[in-house]
Amino acid sequence: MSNSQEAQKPQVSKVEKIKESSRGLRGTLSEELENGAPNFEADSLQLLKFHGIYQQDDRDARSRSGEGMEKAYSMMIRGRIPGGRMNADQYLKFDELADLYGNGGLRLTTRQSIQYHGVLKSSMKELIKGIHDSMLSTICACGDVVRNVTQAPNPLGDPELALLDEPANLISDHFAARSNAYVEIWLDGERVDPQTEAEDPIYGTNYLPRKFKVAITRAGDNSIDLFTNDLALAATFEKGSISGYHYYVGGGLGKNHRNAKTYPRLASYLGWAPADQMIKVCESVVAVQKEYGDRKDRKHARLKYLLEDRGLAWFRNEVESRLGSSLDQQSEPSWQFVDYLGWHTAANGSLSFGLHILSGRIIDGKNQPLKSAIREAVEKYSPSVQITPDQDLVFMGLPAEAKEGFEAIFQSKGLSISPKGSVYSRALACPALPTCGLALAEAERFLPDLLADIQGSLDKHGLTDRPPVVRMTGCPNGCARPYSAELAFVGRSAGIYAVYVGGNPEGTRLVQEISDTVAVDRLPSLVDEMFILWKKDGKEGETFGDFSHRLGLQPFQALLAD
Ligand code: SRM
Ligand code: SF4
Repeated sequence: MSNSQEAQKPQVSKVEKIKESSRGLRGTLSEELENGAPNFEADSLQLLKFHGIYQQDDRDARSRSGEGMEKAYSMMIRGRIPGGRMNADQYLKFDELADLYGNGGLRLTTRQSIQYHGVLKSSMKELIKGIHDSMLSTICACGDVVRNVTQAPNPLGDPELALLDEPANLISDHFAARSNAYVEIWLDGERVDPQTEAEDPIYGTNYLPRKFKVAITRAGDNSIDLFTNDLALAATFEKGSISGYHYYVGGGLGKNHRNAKTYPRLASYLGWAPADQMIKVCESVVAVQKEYGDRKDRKHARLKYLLEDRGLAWFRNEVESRLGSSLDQQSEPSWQFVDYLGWHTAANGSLSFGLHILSGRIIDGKNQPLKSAIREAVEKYSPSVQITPDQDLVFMGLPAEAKEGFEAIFQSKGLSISPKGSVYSRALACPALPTCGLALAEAERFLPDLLADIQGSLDKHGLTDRPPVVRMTGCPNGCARPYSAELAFVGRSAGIYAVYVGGNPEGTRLVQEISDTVAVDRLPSLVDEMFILWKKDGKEGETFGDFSHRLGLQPFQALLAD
């Protein structure tokens, strides 16, 4: 290429160049897997994500070992599990792999997946092969592609919700990268010459500008936090079949504390189209983002910024011209959060049980053998399970007479199967320290203390029956969806948090920031003072989110004034 041609090429970020030259996501991953080092090279870290892997290091060990010491590297590996649905054998396989190749625990995620932490480079292949043997995968669980498709949980065996399994699987399969790299690198499959391999029909060689998140639900059921997704589908039904979908686009939560050009955004209503156009609509939305999304600045590359910059009308027009038809502008559904914890009788008479798992962490803790208990219950009753977007686990298809025996498994191990208090059941925290390389402060490890204080304040002020949705993250990226909570804490630096109020339990409104410099020790008393205001000035039955939204920020900021 001549110098002038080189100069005319549009400027793109470094990650774009890595994707383009990766030979279909292969890079040097195979070679590096064999080189005996505990870690991968910098460029390979970007490609690993497309295979569902992040390289991490133990951040507690970083401070113990000090400057200049080798980091304690290990990998985080994330499954691609559409709708978080697994049969008993699949769950048991995931459980077993955690002991064999991970740190012994499973971490349920806010996108209905499972993460392994602490996997050594030398164990990665065996773990991924094990996942493959269970008919699941890690392909495209991360990276600039359509990631794990989330889906409304269906603990009651509702026939309409069950109809969502098929489109969720279809979207997941259709938007998985087609490269043979995964099979070659992790499964020792036959090698294909990347030069002769057909180009990926959806992603080409540069994939998408950024991660892309898709969710599917029934119109009205917002147990998936629909508005936080790049693309969300809300099914409508007629005579027991899916008649079509409402489409929402451009949701996303990540922001940076110091960059006002980054912000959380709730998805906008795009329109409705009949069911038979579903894949074509999804392809069109993805294609517009692929063509126009920002490839220079990764902090401005999510679909939400394209929507803000060009406008919804422009975006709709681009989608419709690819689709060759117009999307119907219908009235939008009203949204509710649907609770699935505890015992329920399903449509077919079997039982389901929604088990609350704080921060989705399934481990055998000291005197708290949660992982063993779940394993025993799954071995004994062979239920199918579904991970929820709130990091919980629903067991389905339990025989009607199983209730006592199921509960006894947990009781015999000293475990309670009910949330510790009213605020616990919908509380979320991201992993943050010590595994997350981006964490600025604690989240999951601090959540139990924080919730104990919040529950104490609720109980003290007679507000136990109106617990707010509380979420905490270790940085502003928003992995535990803090900006659609009622009360949220977002790490700013060690021991310092931004505090947000004003979302709603239905997840249809964004929070607002009270302050971004609240010391961790001040959080319990601040919450207590906010609840005193709520108790005094709140309307009958008013939620904390609605109250704080109505009141505005000033009275809360005044609490921090001195
Ligand atoms: Fe996330 C990056 C964990 C859901 C927004 N997220 C990360 C990484 C991989 C850190 C990194 O890049 O090095 C975290 C790994 C931590 C660890 O040690 O395991 C991480 N994100 C998680 C999980 C495990 C949180 C959880 O508590 O469950 C969730 C995994 C979901 C899954 O199974 O796929 C998770 N992340 C989310 C969500 C919520 C959602 O999608 O429903 C969001 C906000 C929605 C959104 O995408 O806008 C989210 N994660 C981010 C971002 C900010 C993206 C942005 O647009 O700015 C990053 C950083 C990035 O991409 O640069 C990030
Ligand atoms: Fe890490 Fe930040 Fe996501 Fe928490 S919110 S997991 S600290 S990237």
